[in-house]
Amino acid sequence: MIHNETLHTPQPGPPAETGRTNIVTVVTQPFTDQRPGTSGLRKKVAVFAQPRYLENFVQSVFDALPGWRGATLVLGGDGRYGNELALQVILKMAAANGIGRALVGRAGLLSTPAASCVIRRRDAAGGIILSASHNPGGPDGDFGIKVNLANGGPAPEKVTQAIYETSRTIRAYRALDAPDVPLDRLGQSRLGDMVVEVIDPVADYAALMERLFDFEAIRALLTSGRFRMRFDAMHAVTGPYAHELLERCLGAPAGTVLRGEPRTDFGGEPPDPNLAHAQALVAEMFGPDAPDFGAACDGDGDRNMILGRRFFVTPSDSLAVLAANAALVPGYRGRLVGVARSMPTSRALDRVAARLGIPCYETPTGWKYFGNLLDAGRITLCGEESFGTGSDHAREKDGLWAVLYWLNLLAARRASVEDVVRAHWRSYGRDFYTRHDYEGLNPVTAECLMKRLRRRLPHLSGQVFGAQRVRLADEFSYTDPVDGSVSPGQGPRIEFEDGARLVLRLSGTGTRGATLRVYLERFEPDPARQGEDVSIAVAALAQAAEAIAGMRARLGRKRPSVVT
Ligand code: G16
Repeated sequence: MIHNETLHTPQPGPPAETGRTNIVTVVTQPFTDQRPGTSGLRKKVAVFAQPRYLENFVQSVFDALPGWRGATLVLGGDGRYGNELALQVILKMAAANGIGRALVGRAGLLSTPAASCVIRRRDAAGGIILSASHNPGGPDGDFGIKVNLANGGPAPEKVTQAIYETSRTIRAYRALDAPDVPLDRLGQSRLGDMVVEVIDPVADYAALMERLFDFEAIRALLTSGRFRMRFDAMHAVTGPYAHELLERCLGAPAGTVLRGEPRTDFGGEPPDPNLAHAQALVAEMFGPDAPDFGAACDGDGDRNMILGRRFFVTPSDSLAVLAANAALVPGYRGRLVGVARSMPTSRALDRVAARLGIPCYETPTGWKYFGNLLDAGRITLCGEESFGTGSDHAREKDGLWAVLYWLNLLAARRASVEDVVRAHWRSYGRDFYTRHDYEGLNPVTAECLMKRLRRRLPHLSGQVFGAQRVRLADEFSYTDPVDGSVSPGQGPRIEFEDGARLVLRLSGTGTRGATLRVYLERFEPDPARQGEDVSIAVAALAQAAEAIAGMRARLGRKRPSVVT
């Protein structure tokens, strides 16, 4: 567990250097496992609770980002177990490392997209967000640190690599020896030379949302008495944001927001907004007298799930529908310059982009890869199959933003979620899509499966699996069109002659063993066949995946652990 003592006690031995009287420089030794993954450093709480583990990483961040000296830093998190203590450690280290001003969300809360907004709006040099996203919380759960830069987005690979390199040679960290800073009331205080300002975590974000969406139309919908919605905050960070925006500002009746009070263990369930983990919401939305609209967000508020009455919208479809309906939303009307999706995300978005005559970029998994495209003004909307959608309003994916966007378009279209999506399929075709996750694998076994698959790739083209012939098999490598940086090895992809596609990759966010993700996608242009059950529509493709990669034989797994 993350204890006060383990986080604060200087290690034995004389300080390497003593500067100003209240700054202590504590001797430390490197950990070898502090390489950030898809989204920051994510580990079990027990790993972070090792003496000096958190401090080493945070010092590596400050050392790798010397430009932060004298500047403003945004701090907050999803309220999970360990955040409170870690925030105090980071504040004292920030003061000792020359940060000029720290903006901290009240009670340490800031959703990831809100942190991104605050960084941008208040000209901060960056931010540190304490979250392990949708992963479980509590003493036996996970903990994480994300590092964002001045554009409000996740640090790109060259920065995370520099942090990792620094963490491998670190010898000392610096901290102020001072009492804890109270974070439960708005206002300013000082920590050494650093100003600490406790800010309202919701205000900047809510003001931005009001500028993007037609709040009057949404208010009219939510107060009409003819439309009911449920929003599941999963006892995570979006509770306060949803209470303020949906209930107070937009007039949705009290009780619209479920599980709205943040808890350190998220009520004991993973704050993961998908069909498997948002069970109560799903039961209500698929039960008798279901509401018209259901949504959920994850631990730190950047992911979203969208549901209609007895209807699930895949994240890939959601992204395509948002793009296709941009003309209905004030903040996006007439201003889609381009769009982007991560490689494993379905190609539904590409079809919308083609019709709009705008470019559609394909990036590796990880929100950080959208940063350059957004900064360069090449894209307006972007998203991923992993329940993430966002736009140029921030540099993070944004769960509540997606919910408000959907409400705006439902208010304008005066149609149900299901009708909107089915009409979209009729117009563009349907991309049947599903993801099979094999979790908790032995990392060596998982790597072996991937190695073998990579060896097979050059020989797959032309081979037939069931009724499908492989058209192309390669490994995705991304060249960033803005800065020319190359990110190779982003996952094998196998395309069939009928347009179906398989993608396989290992997750970069898990904390227990390895997770293999198998993404299955099949295009169906014929409206008469678009009503098929997804599992049936992709059954042949799943068999091809098995024949090609051999999950049963190589992983000893008869079926995936989670299907989303
Ligand atoms: C992070 C990244 C996303 C990525 C997701 C899953 O989200 O920001 O871009 O799609 O992880 O990554 P993987 O497939 O490697 O597990 P989050 O919400 O977990 O921070």
